[in-house]
Formats: sequence, C-alpha cells, structure tokens
Amino acid sequence: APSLALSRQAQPVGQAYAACRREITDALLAPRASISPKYFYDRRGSELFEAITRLPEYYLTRTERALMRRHGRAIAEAVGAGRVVIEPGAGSCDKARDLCRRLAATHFVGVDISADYLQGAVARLRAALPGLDARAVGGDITAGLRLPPDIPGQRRLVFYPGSSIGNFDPPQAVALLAQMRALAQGGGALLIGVDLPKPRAVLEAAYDDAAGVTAAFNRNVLAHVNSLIGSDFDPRQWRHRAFFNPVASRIEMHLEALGPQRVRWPGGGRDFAAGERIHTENSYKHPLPAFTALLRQAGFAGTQSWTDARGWYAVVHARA
Ligand code: AVJ
Repeated sequence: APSLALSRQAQPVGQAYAACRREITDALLAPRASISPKYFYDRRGSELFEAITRLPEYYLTRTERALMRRHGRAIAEAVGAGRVVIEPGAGSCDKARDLCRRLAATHFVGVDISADYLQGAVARLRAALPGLDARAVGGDITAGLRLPPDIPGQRRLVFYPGSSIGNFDPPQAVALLAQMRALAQGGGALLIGVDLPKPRAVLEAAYDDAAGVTAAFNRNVLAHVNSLIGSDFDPRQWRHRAFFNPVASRIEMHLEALGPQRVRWPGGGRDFAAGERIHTENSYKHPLPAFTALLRQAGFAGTQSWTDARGWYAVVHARA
C-alpha cells in the first residue's frame, strides 16, 4: 500500500518538542539563517526523498546498490558471517535485507527516529528472513543510543549506507563515526557508503533535477517547520538553490527569498530581504583518502573499500 511506502516523521513530544522549537527558531534567527536537514523528513518529505532516489540525475542510490551487488561476495568476506547488524536511520530496511541475507546475520537492530514506520519495516524483514532476530529501536544515534540488553556485544556491524554521513561537516562526522565505533565495540566494524567528488555538472544536476523533485523536497521543509513551530512561511515564495562549493567540497542547498518576506511564529519572527537565503543542507563529497582519514580520527583501524568503475561512490569497511 502506498501509505506503507514512507514517512520517518519525527514527532517530538513534551520537553523534546520545546527543545526542537528552540533549536529551529535559534537557527532561523542567526545572521545566516539555516534549517537542519533532519527536518526534511516529514511524511511528504520522506515520499519526495524516495522519488529523488529514482531520478535519472540522482546517481547515489543506484550506484551504491550496484556496488553492493557487484562486490557482494568480497564485502561479505571482509565483514564475516554471523554478524549483529545495527543500522542507524534504517527507514524501510530495504538495504539491510540484502546485507543480512548475504551475511547470514544472526541479529538486526534498526534504529530510527520514527519508531512507528520502522516497526512495520522490521516486521517485513522478519517475514523475509525468518532466521533473523530483528528489532526496531526508536532513537537518534547522534543523541547516544541504548540497545536492548540481550543484543550481543560481540561481532557487531554498524551499517550506515546512502552517504548520509555527507550531511555532517568533518568535525561532526568524526564525532558521529566515533559514536558508531563505540556502538560496534572491540571486534566489531562499520560498513558505510560515501559519495565521492566528481564533475561539478553531475553533482549539481543530482541536486537540481529537471523534474523539480529536489526543489519540492527543499521547499517542503518550510511546510514542516510551519507545522513544528507554528510559523507562516509561504513555500511558493522561496526558490530552490543547489550548487557545489569546491572549497568545502560539498553541495549546498539553500532556499532564496523571491521577494521581501515577513515570517512570524508564536513568540517571534524574522524579516528576510529579497534574495536572502536559508541554508538547508550540506552534502559533503569527500575524496576517499580524506574520508579514511576521518575514520582514523574517529579511532577506526584497517579499512577496505570498493568503488564503482567511474569512481563516483565508495563502500568502506572499517574495523572498530
Ligand atoms: C540522504 C543526505 C544522502 O545528501 O544526497 C538528496 C539527501 N538532499 N537530495 C544527499 C538529499 C537532496 C541525501 N542524503
């Protein structure tokens, strides 16, 4: 059913809700306004992201999938059989199904901020792989995570596909990778997908597609913010901008005011001049040696990586 198809909507409650409102309004009021990319993923945003992964210009998802298939045996050999697979931001668990089958994994723990959506996905995973002890854990790995006490501490594999690590600047990425290393514990490992630098035109098309799906995805964050903080952004008054920043080696996404905007929310507001921007996302494109350096900084030891023939994307295995 299409209604099953998506949504990892985070529904903060109580104090968490107040903290999230504060976080959003502080960022909107900063001299350079921004909205965290984690707010892209309400129900509509998750649907739009799924549509992005099927766009001809968005090479990431299909390149990673092809890479995982093509080098499946070598990857499984490096990882080793009988693993306890832990996936932060598991969402639909689609990528985990193939991996767990290939590894004859004993356990799977999907972690997502949207526990509801995850529960359904984990139930389908259990049905597909009856030998697998599969669990859903609601939570955010960046906020420190507690796993059920009966999940084995040995032979853990943290699986972080999709180049989601690209949303974090290098110091944040090192901190997050270090958390993943702590989760994997001694003897465990990380298997992670990373998008690599490539011709600028290819990158910019992937984040500004001809059909306008990424533009709709970017503007939708304003509708989500409206529902979270009670603001009155008019998404139609904001233009999608996506460009490669070669100094930082990242795609940046912004929303640019088409004309002067007065935005209000309970307790505050901000005026934006025509052409003023709200920064909504960074998507880093690390050269592979720079990325393995980040892994080393986070305490990981030996790494092994696989890239596609064009050198556009890498899957990296690193020992905790
Ligand atoms: C989910 C963070 C990997 O950066 O490519 C896609 C999000 N933003 N199109 C990415 C995204 C615009 C995506 N990640």
